[in-house]
Order: sequence, then structure tokens, then C-alpha cells
Amino acid sequence: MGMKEELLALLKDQDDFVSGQDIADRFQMTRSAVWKHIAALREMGYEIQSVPAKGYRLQHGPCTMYAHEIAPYLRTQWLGRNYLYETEVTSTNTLLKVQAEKGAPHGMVIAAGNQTAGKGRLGRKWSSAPYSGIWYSLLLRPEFPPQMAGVITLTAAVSVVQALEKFQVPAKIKWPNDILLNGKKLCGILSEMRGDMDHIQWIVVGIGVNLTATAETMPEEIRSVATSLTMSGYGEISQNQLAAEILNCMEDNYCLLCEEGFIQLREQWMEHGAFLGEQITVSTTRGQKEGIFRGIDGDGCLLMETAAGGMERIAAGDVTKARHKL
Ligand code: BT5
Repeated sequence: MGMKEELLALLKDQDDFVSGQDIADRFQMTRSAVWKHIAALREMGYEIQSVPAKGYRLQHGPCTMYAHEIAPYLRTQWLGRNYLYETEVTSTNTLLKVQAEKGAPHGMVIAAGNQTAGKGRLGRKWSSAPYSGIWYSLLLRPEFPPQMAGVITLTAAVSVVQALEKFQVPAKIKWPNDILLNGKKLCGILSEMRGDMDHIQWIVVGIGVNLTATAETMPEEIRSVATSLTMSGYGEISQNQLAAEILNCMEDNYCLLCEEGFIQLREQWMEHGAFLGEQITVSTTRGQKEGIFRGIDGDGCLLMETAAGGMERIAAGDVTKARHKL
């Protein structure tokens, strides 16, 4: 831990004021050095009260995900051990892709407080209001063949619901990349990759989880489709604990995927899948199809039973619940 982080830990531990002299003595620095570190913490968004003759007191910090804040909860070997937090980026996926091209290592994670150009699939926008959620991307350099890349998003989705489950949040996965809570979108996942026919160079998996938005603060355009942990009554969950737990689950699941393929993870997916056995509409680039959702196959493709009784296999598309009975 650097000096700033140690000072922060000290302030977090104390409910009352800590005098500038006590801090100076403890860290063997001058009073003006203390003041500089306090100023740096304020720059990072921490609100620190200072009262003459009393000292400093941490009022509250922003929902930040600095390395020292997430580290205590990480149980991973390699995922997130190379970690970068930025207060503002265009998109953590965009930034990590640049790093991937420059040779960044397998397991690197970039997280941000705010994304000014958060991305969804197919050029869609991901709304990421400042400090209101977990916005981060993971870099993977798999040994497995490119045909398996598609199941990475599903593996990440399983990891998110497993992590949420540890906090008693009963979320469901909507194929392929949405996590739903009470039928609304809590989390989205965007995987991007570079590779050729027989080799994956990198996969960047971007995960966005809405935490603190309320019905009032959530952007108008997503209000009818989206939810946050706060809106669903789970506002007490710690951002860094959840963010770390998702990485813990993802590392385990990724190892399982590399060792055994998608078999066990497919079962996990099916346990948490939304709309199983229900009538759904799938929108693909070639139009809409309706049928009964029967789950996913070993490649992560959606299986849908059609009115004629056949089984359709769909590799990409958006799922909604069918409005009318077949
Ligand atoms: C996704 O796309 O759901 C992928 C979202 C990935 C976000 C993460 S955050 C970290 C990393 N950096 C990035 O730039 N992206 C990743 P898609 O399935 O295409 O869904 C996009 C649709 O979800 C939009 O058209 C909206 O309808 C809706 N949406 C946008 N923002 C949302 C939000 N914050 N919460 C819930 N729904 C949202």
C-alpha cells in the first residue's frame, strides 16, 4: 500500500477526528506532507472534513474501485492481479483493447468510475452514470480454439449470477448476455475478440452492473427496461465486494472451461436461465422468430422449439418474451 492508501485506511478505521500531528507522527512525515496527502485524497473524490484543533475526518467516499479497495476481497490467482482503475474513461472495453494490442497480460482488469461512451452490442449504448455501478473489463488470452470463444460471454454471465447469489440476490440470465433481476436488466456483458481461424489473440469481456441508480436518477431511456441493486432493495451490497466476487467466480469458471469445456457451465447456465420452457421471440439480423425456449446447446447456441415441432438453433440475437400465445 502506498502512503495515500495507508492514510485512507487510518481515516476509515476512525469514527472521530484524527489530528494532523497524530498522522504526522504515525507516518513520520511533516504536517505539510499530511496536508498534501489529504489534498490528493480529496482529488480522488473522498470528502474529508478538516477542523482546526481537531484534525481530519472522512465523511464519505465516492463509490470508487481503486486497487486497494477491491484487493482485500480478491481470491484470484491471476484475474485482476494486474489492475487499473481510472476515474473516467470512454469505455473500459476500448481502453483494454488498446492495452491488449500492446501486449497486456492475461487476466488484466480495467475498471472505471465513469464511462463517457459505454458500449453495448451492435453499436448500442451502455448507460454508465458516474459512480453508479461496476464498470470493468477483463482481458483473457485463451489457449482454446476460436470456435469456443462464444461461450465466454455465457461463462461470464454464469459468474455474475453466482456472485450475486452469494449476496442472496436471485438474478437470472437472459440469453445471451443480460442479467435480469425482477424481470429487468441489472447487468450487461460485451465480449470483443481478436484472432484468426485457429488462434485467439485476446478476448475482452466488459461487464456493467447497475448498483446505486434510483427511479429518479436512472436515465429516462432505460427506465422501463433496467434496474439497479438499490432499486431492487439490495442497496447495502458493497460495490468492491461484489466486483471482487464476480472476478473470483470468473477465474474458477474460466479454469473449468479450459479444463473440461462448457459441459458443467452449461448446466449452471440452465439452472439460472430466464424464460426456460416459455414462449419467446428472438430477433436476429434476418428477422424475428417465435417458439418455446428449450435452453442452450454445448456451443452456447439458443435452442427454440418451433410451432411445427422442430428445434431451431440460433447463434446470435436478442430474446424477448413472446407477447401472444403460439
Ligand atoms: C450489453 O449490450 O448489455 C453490454 C453492456 C456491457 C457494458 C460494459 S460496462 C464495462 C464495459 N465497457 C463498455 O463500454 N461496455 C462494457 P446490449 O445487449 O446490446 O444491450 C444494450 C441495451 O441495454 C441498450 O440498448 C439499452 O436498451 C440497455 N441499457 C443501456 N444501458 C443500460 C444500463 N445501464 N442498464 C440496463 N440496461 C441498459
